[in-house]
Amino acid sequence: MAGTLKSVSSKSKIDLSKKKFAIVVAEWNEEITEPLFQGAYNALVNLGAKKSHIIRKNVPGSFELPLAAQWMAEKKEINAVICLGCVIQGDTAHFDYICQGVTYGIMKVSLKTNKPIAFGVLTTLNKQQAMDRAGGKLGNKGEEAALTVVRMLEI
Ligand code: RBF
Repeated sequence: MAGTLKSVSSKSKIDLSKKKFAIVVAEWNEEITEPLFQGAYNALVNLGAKKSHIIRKNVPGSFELPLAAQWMAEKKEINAVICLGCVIQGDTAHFDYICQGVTYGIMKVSLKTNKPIAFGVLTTLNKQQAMDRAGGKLGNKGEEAALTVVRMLEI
């Protein structure tokens, strides 16, 4: 499918059983972020990561993802972080501010800590678009975020 990453059916080129991952999950729109988490978690395990090496941390909303990602990335033992959230456009300008903050924040944390941090945050116009990307007809962006950090570790 255009715009999606390759499948996670094969093992990684590197030994992922020695790598530790943090998955930071926003609780806002949890009916979307839960399937994103499941997609990311299952992808890491399928690629060879140990279940005991995958740490989950919940945050209230997507706006809190960069700080929690930084807390996790600063831990010596963590090799990569996956940020998962879902911001759905409403009637006010909050959508733009949250999306801008979380996007810039996650990029900044990745460059500051020098570790792969995946941006698995859906920014959609409505709930249907989010469901389509959280295990629906357009795949699971949590799974793709997991694959992205694995690719970065391979590099
Ligand atoms: N957080 C999300 O992850 N997704 C949202 O769609 C979302 N919508 C929000 C709408 C409004 C009006 C406000 C004030 C907050 C929203 N948040 C959302 C929460 C935000 O990410 C953050 O947790 C709070 O603003 C507290 O810092």
